[in-house]
Amino acid sequence: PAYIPEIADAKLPDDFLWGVASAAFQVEGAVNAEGKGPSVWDLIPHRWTNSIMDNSTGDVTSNNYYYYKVDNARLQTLGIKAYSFSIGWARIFPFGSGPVNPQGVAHYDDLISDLVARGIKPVVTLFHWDTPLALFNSYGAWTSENIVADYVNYAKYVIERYDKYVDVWYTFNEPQYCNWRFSGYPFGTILPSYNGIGTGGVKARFLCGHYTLLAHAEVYNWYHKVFKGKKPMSMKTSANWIIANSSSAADKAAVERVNDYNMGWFGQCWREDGDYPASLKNTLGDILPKFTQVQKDKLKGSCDFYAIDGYTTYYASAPPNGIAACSSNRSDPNFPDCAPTTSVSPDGFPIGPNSDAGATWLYSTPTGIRKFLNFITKDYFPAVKSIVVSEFGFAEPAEASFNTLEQILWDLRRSDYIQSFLDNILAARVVDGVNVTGAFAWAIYDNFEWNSGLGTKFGLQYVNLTDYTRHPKASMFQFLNFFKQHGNGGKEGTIANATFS
Ligand code: PNW
Repeated sequence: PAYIPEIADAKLPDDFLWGVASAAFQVEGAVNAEGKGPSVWDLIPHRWTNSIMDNSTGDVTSNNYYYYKVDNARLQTLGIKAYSFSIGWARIFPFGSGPVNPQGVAHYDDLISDLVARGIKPVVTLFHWDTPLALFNSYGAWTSENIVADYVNYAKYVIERYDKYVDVWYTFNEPQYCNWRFSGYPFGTILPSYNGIGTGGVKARFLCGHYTLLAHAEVYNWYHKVFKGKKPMSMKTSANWIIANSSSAADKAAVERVNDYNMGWFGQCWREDGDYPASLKNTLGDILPKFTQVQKDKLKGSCDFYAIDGYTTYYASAPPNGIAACSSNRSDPNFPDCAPTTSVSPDGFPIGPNSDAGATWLYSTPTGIRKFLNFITKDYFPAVKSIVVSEFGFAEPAEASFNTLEQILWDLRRSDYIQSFLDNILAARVVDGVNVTGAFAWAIYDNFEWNSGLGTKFGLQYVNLTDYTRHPKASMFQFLNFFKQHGNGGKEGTIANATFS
């Protein structure tokens, strides 16, 4: 159903890149197989009591490590153009640095060549939060500058091996989560190497962001200048469309602060000075590390396109005690962005239909993504010439809430989300003139949703966790039919004629 009349007959160009997404730790399982080293995410569910909502682990999850050929064959059958996935650092370098694990390498050789053989374009993220545990033990991982050399060493190995076959590179997934998802939280509690970071979480978070940026810039400059790679490279950004809670100047300033602390923090690629935004420098003072001029010059322009993981929309308002008082008080609960956000609109209604309990942050706000794409490319980062929606998606309730497989597969709330988001992404392109060049739905199938565990279901396919069969949901066909309708592949289909599993 096209709610936007101008897009009814719109056609996408052949090079519009679309597909489904995953991440190594969330789908692979096989956590101790074939020479893999432990990552921080292997440890968290086992050692940090009650850290995972349903006490599940990622030990097996969707079993993609062993089922990747089945998974790729399904993508091919469904006519999906590209697959966005990540590589597990600790599979290639079990200790983060040092010796290479040939079995881990052989696995990704096979995964990638199988995708290519099936005509599915690999879109590869080098790091999606599964930091090798050894790097915590030796130097505190992302709180130490040592991580830069180790990440660069890993990234070069992977890029040199696979660049020929890969269509798009992402150095990092959502460095905005440099707090707990990269690292385990609270710092120092489960990972002793964090002890001794005086200002606690906030300081560790901005150190982590800093070394992430330096590592990204090194890899980007090496890739294009030394290695002479030609594929587009960027990093994935987690940010959402933010609306002021009122027309007051203080609430409008709160919107700017949220944008600065999400997109701006990692926006050196697109700013003239290649530095942090002024709002961060002013509030964070000595918590925020400083770049040298050489580093700023390397960071500036170090992305070939913008990649936004835009799931929802929020309202932002000034904190109760005002932005100035909050910004100067490091123990204020709203420090440092000093701009609380909410999914409740000023008139008291929720901003959209909400997601499952495992993703309480996620409300369906399709018109938000259209405004956001316009805002990023025209207002916030005018240097951006093309933009990809590198993730969008919606969680439905856990299977325990359903009686039958049919009910699980009939995921109408997600179908509506997928259709409405795609309509609005297309409208941004053909009506508003935003150069959106791709869209990826999260997720290929149900998987381990970090601290929400296996019970939070983001998949466009269902995975039976007993026999590991996969089953396309209604939302998968909604997704495919969109691309079929708009002239860019995608098989027509319904649950009824999906006989394979
Ligand atoms: C992404 N938000 O994280 C991640 O890249 C995935 O690994 C994850 O499974 C997926 O989204 C679903 O959560 C996000 O609060 C987490 O706006 C939170 C937000 C956005 C993305």
